[in-house]
Amino acid sequence: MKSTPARDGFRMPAEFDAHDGCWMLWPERPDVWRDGAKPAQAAFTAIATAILASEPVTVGVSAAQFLNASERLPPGVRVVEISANDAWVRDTGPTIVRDANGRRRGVDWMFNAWGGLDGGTYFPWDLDDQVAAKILQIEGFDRYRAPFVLEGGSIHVDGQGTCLVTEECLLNPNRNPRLSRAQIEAGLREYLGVRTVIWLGRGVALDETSGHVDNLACFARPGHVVLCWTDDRGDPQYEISRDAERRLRAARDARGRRLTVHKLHQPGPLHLSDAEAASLDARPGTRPRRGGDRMAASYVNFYVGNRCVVVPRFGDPRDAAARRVLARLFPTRRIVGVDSREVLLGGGNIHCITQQIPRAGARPRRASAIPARPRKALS
Ligand code: KQY
Repeated sequence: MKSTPARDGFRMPAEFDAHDGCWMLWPERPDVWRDGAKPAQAAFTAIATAILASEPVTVGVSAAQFLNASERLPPGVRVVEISANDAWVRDTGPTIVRDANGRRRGVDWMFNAWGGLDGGTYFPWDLDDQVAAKILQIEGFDRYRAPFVLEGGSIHVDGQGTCLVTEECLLNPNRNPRLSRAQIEAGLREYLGVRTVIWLGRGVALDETSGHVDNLACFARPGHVVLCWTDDRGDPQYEISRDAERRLRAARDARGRRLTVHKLHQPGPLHLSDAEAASLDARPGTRPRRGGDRMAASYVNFYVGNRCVVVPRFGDPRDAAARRVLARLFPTRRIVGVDSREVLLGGGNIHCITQQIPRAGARPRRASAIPARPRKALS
């Protein structure tokens, strides 16, 4: 498409709006996923299974892994062959936008592996940069190629004109060094159809994406934001989360509302073990990982499906409390915890490996009051 979504009357629906399905990609490369990616494949399978109970799931797989993935994934998952450099479809897949008639199109952002040769996580990334176009071909949606670098994990929208981002990521010179803050905001307005951009400062401490917002904060519904939190004043996350809270409390959304902030206390802190680091292949061009490295673990990196919220489980004492908070925020959905340390070892989590396809013709859900009594969270 030569135009932009906003000019054509399209905008990105919120993740908590209805979906026609969810896309994932199959993990394979042994320099990102330990032990030849087998533990990661088991985690991705568990996540796909949890989402499949709620909406159709498609998994893109290399030719080499097609049979293995087809055998391991549950029946009912659509498996299609797609070449990619890795499995982060939140960032390499399309952002689907929709118009008032419910028609859908896709935004294909430029991708540089989270920072290109200046802090990016691997080289090359040419196949990743083609993933969005391929998914849009398969889905039959027209494509807008955005003229700037952006990843789907670096934005969250409320579906009513508001977008959350971080300065650390969107203003990072390793993304769009020639664009000013005002130009980036204009790009978000054109390609997401939003009116108000709320800038948070830094993302989760030591997040290798340069601070993606999807690990730090997201909308649970219009006017309600979930924020990664810690009460530990000595933790590097403490000041980051405090600053984000201050900015959120000072902000107004696109409809002029104040935001309510819901805190999700982080787990851990969690670190990579020596054995985990040793079971990764070493490869020139790929960011090395070392035993003892702190990982950017956050419960905010969850996926909101039609009838479920699939949330990271780390085997941490805080797991259950995170599910209880989400049960209160999403009273009509099952809260499903899935062990996701293997995804975290690759540098992201459940939200980073999923991409929703909004339902055709669906209207945004109406915001409802948060009930006093939460629905029980599932482990
Ligand atoms: O935060 C995300 N959306 C993706 C994280 C990917 C990290 C790759 N090393």
